[in-house]
Amino acid sequence: MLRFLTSGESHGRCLVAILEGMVAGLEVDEKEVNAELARRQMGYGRGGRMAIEKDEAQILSGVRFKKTIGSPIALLVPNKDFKINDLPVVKRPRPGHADLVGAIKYEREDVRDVLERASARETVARVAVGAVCRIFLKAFGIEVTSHVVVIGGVQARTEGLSFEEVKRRSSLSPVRCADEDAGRKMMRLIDRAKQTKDTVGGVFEVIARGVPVGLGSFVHYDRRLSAKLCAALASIQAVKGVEIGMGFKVSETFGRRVHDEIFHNRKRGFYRKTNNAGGFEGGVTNGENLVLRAAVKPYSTLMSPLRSVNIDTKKEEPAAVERSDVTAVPACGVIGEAMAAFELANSFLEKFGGDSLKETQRNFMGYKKQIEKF
Ligand code: EPS
Repeated sequence: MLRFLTSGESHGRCLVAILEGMVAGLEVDEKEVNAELARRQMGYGRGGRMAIEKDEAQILSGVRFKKTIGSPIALLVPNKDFKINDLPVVKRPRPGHADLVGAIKYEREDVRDVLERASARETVARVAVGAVCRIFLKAFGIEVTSHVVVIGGVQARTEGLSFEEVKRRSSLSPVRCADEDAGRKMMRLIDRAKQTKDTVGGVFEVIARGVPVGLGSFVHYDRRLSAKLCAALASIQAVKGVEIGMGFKVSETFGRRVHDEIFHNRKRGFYRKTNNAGGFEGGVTNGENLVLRAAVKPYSTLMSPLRSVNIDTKKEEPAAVERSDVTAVPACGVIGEAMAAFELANSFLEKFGGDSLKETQRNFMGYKKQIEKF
């Protein structure tokens, strides 16, 4: 079983992650981890913090001579903007943020104690973990990408684009949108939100390709990989909805327009010509690309603050204003990839097992032979 923990506050000394259960013998290069961290920092609409930070991971343990050794992998990313003990006290919780519920729950007099950990900066640690998982998945031909499909109601048109095209086009776009025209409109909308001291949300899509048939299981609720991936995406700060494949649109039409017909030829084996199921049937991967989308609410720090209540005086006051992003949906896509990579790697190891990369590879090859014969 693969598992991880993260630790660290937004303006604390650093962010830390420990990944446990990764096979030995996997070549892990800090450069690859840092490339993912750099992708997370980008995106039109980010605030001032990203100009301060240059997130770089130090691998503290679990890797020797650039190869994993089977022990827990500890990753540390220092915060340049380290000032946790010099920050103003916060008494006016922001509607939409964890501020008020956190202060009540943990009996904090200073909302700062809550917001520092609730901050989406924690996702630095998740992306570092995800980067290691991506390296593992790549050894088995599995790749994960993402792109922004909606910002503030502006929809991208990406029907018919291949995985490769989505990856290429979104990497060239400042908003990580694979539709150039929609990308420009999204940026104009972000500019408008900034001018009006507002924030804006959107939807990102995560796609995984090369995933073999049979990850996850239908036999029990907690073994459905589709559900685990939904939970993984819903756990990202500000995510309010997740859908798989055709998603909520399945409710708008008939079964014949929803289900992906089954075909077979010698070269490809079983395959589909459509992928409304988003790569899952019975919660199990069916060999098609995995496609999941997540809706991100507009960030709750508004430069023109909403009404709130001072937690000491109980009097109405405008919510606190913190430096923040106008939007971070492009970054959320990268975080979604990391979370998906972790869940996929976990599920892969659950099915194929192994303590070393070679052992997992042998087990996987045996399964491949088995399904070729089916
Ligand atoms: C973030 C760092 C934060 C915010 C944002 C994401 O930095 P700071 O609070 O210093 O500006 O930019 O955090 C939030 C959106 C949030 O809700 O707290 C990052 O590294 O991604």
